[in-house]
Amino acid sequence: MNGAKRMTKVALITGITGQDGSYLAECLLSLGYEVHGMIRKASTFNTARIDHLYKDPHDPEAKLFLHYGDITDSASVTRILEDVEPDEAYNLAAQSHVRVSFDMPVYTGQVSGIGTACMLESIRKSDINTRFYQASSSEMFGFSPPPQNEQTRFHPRSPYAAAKIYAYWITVNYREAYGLHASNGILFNHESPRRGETFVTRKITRAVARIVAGTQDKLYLGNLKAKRDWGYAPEYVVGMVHILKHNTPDDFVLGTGTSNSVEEFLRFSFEYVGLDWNDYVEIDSRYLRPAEVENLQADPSKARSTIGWNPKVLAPELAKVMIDCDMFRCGLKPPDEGREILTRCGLDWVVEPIKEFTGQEVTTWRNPT
Ligand code: NAP
Ligand code: F7E
Repeated sequence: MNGAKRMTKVALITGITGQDGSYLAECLLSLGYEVHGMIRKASTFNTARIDHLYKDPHDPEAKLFLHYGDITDSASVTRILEDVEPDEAYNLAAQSHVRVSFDMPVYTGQVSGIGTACMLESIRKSDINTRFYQASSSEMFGFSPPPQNEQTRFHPRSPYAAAKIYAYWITVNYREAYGLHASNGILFNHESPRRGETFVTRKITRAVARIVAGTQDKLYLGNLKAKRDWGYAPEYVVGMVHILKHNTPDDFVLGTGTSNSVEEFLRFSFEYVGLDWNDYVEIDSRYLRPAEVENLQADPSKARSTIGWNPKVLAPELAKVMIDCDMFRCGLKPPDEGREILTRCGLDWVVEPIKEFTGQEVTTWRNPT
């Protein structure tokens, strides 16, 4: 059995190569954990977001270990869980793009829904003492009006949301049926300079940088009226750690409690570099969805009062942080308000923006919790 014989906490992250997985790995390493991640075999490298954390496993300093697997392949899930015997398992693996889930509904169900059952069943059968975190989503609320909290009815508007609702309930079921320490974090949208380029915030901040650099003329988007509760991803991974530290397994909404439309995000992003978004944006119906989630805004009061989670970065500041990094990537000098925002919010432990802002690798992080 794990736990008793070890001094160091061990965590397993599925989806470690994604936005959240990479920040969570950084956060856990800075807290002294040994971190293991499941990665998929791809024909090209897919580890760019965690390369700065990796050391050869022969190096006695190595604290991050990677294992090939796939969340839909229960044999590999079981093998990794039995080899690693994690104290904490964070299930972040998903086909996470809502628009793409309409093109690939069955695959999305297998990865983002059934994948969670693979993890839970492997934990149950192997009898290891593991606390389990499921990456649930505000998309599950769908049609239900804001503000949304843990009591709000689920009404999914996409195959992605339907798959996440299965994953949510199978997590609750394993908690109730088998006594597993299994919790759901119901996270509202959270973004960062590491956000995938096809999600709307990053698509906008990347376009702003490229327009300033002169390498892009137009930005094609879909529904500009949709509203989202956008926060800063590194703050959300700290919330995930708090959820598993909580002795009673439970379900928590994490969000800022504010919301903006896509149009508003466009306006303050372009204004940051002195441009008017109306001069650059065109609507392309390919980016509209068969069914849309119009309005998401969290009521995060349970997380605030129970686990003390209180995010500080709101959407207008988030846009500045992301644009600064995207401008650095284009070889431009950004307005540079992002670094000051992160320092003011106590978020200077985040490696990538500091590295991009200062050009220096950060080797010592402050405790992020
Ligand atoms: P992301 O950047 O899309 O990362 C998804 C991760 O899942 C990647 O590491 C990906 O690996 C991995 N993955 C995909 N299919 C897999 C499979 N079959 N087996 C194993 N791994 C697989 O997503 P994110 O933004 O970091 O989000 C993390 C989790 O939180 C996801 O479950 C997402 O649905 C959920 N969530 C996100 C948000 C948000 O706003 N970001 C909000 C609520 C919930 P590759 O690199 O190989 O593709
Ligand atoms: O869309 C609208 C789009 O794709 C946000 C995932 O992390 O958060 C994310 O899902 C809004 C939608 O995120 C474009 O119609 C307009 O209303 O950035 P998004 P999402 O669908 O909210 C949740 C919480 C998750 O769990 C998911 O994993 O923006 N929008 N024009 C557009 N969206 C995209 N992607 N591209 C456009 O051109």
